[in-house]
Amino acid sequence: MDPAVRDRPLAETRTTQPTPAGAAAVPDPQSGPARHGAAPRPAAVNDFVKLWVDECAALCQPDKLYWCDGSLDERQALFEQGVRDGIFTRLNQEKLPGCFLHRSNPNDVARSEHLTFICTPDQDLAGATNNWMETKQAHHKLRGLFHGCMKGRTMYVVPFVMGPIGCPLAKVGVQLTDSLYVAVSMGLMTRMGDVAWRQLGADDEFTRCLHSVGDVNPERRYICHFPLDNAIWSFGSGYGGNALLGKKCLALRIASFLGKQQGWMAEHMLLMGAQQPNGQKSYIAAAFPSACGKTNFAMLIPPQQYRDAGWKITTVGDDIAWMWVDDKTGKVRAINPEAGYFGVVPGTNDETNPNAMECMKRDAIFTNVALLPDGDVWWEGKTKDPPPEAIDWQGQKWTPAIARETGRKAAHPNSRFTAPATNNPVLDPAWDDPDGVPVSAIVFGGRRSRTIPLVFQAFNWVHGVYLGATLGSETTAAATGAQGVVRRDPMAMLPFIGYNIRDYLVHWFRMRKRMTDCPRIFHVNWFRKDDQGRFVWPGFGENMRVLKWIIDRSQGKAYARETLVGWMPRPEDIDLNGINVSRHDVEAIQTVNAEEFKSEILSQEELFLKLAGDLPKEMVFQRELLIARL
Ligand code: OXD
Ligand code: MN
Repeated sequence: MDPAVRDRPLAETRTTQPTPAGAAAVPDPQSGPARHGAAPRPAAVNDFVKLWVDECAALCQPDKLYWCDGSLDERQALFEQGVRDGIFTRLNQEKLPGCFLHRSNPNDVARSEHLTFICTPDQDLAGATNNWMETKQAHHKLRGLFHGCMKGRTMYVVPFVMGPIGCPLAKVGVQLTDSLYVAVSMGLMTRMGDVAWRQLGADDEFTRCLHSVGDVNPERRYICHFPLDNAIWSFGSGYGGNALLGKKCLALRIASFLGKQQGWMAEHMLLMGAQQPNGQKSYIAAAFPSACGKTNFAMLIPPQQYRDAGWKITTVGDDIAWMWVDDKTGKVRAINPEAGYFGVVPGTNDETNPNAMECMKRDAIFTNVALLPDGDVWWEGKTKDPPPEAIDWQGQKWTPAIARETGRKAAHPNSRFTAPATNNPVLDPAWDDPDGVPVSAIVFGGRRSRTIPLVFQAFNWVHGVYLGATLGSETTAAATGAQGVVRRDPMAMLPFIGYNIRDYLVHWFRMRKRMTDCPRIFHVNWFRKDDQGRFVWPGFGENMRVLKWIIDRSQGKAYARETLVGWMPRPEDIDLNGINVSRHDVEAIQTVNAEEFKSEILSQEELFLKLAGDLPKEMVFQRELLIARL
């Protein structure tokens, strides 16, 4: 076994209590050298940042401060340090140049929604679907945890920008963290380093992100958001969504709140470009709940005959979109605020997502995958046949026989790759454009084995918002609890709306008033099954056929018939050339059964009851209209 793996329980996963409040001296931020060599405070840091970093250092009492500059030399040095500390294992550099493996604490492998809070003076600001903590109480609780928590550790100062540099919507954040893994990952996922000081200038407007892995104890784990203060305090977890604070915490929860105040939208959506044979380009934003293939869709490879004809799909982003209405044209534009991917690996392979496989061939971090004897990595679904032996995500010997006997997985079901967007062979040329891209269509989708058709278009914006708000998806084996149960996940944003869901839905309805022409809204379901329980639609690259109808519709070119749920293609409107799906099959998965839709409406009650008394009137009217059509 790699000695670095065997000896790894250092600060990132330590299980001791944080040192109680003490009177340790605050390190002089200018004094170096830190463990990684001198990392003095850059001259460009403004007084607002200095003051706040000093306050946080006084609270957390780190031994050293390290100001990240975002250079490649620095990344290299941090990886080297991480290998020495046992935080990273260097992988086979011939097969995977620049790639490293990280193993997290086994109690810290996913986002902790039940430990995630919106902290405001009044519960109504957080609304019925968020965990809420009163601001002062949250400060008190978290201050106690942060007090002295970085003794013996380095505090990394990680400045970053979410969004293309120069974009009016781009936001600066500064994350203070005692996790080297987080500091390096932020360098892949955001525009990290000195560029952020330049973007910030003398301004006080930056998101204050304080993070400590603490003692990685779920009993002392809190992911707290203070939207009114533009601040995030995260304690006790090193897992991506809890700890890379630019992503879910800033770019969705805090940003959705800022968007509501400033008239734009932060959404849990991929952004893709689709170029037609005549050169015309459309951009599509799509929201699917987790485990519905968002990254796969964002990197879709069209079927051969589409490629031959000149179709090209490109990725702007795979997880988050910020959208606004352009003043001059009245049309929606969007950016991807991130600069990298943090994707789930199990099930990803050269067939399901060759572009994602390409993204992780160099300069990537793998978290909680299995390690092969030659320093390569493996996860369930990577290859048809499992390797004869591996070291599993917890550092234990693993063989297919052990897996059969114990059911133990080699890779954790939520194991991930982190890679820069620039690794993506189909990265859209405008992915970094400060003007963003125009959005022609918004697609909502869920995993539904029955009832919901393959594709349909909303009658109009208000109806589309209702479709998004009532989005449902079936639970899978990847999550604990009963399988196949439909859970409502409005706009796939349920865990990410940083304020009251009532106001969030009103904001969606009102955004229409700013638009002269709005993106067309669609609903897709790749997962409908036949009476024998088989998936009818092949999915993956073949989704291009549905996408083509969506694009044609948003350009006013394709036929659709009116049904009780929306505008729908006839089977002959979807191109089936070259696949083993008949018109009859399409007819079957497009069927709208009025009785099933009555149950669907009843199952939406769960959401409506939660919002009781708080439901925007448009939601009530849309439900009434649907009932009237049945
Ligand atoms: C993610 C998520 O990691 O949605 O992107 O959980
Ligand atoms: Mn996501």
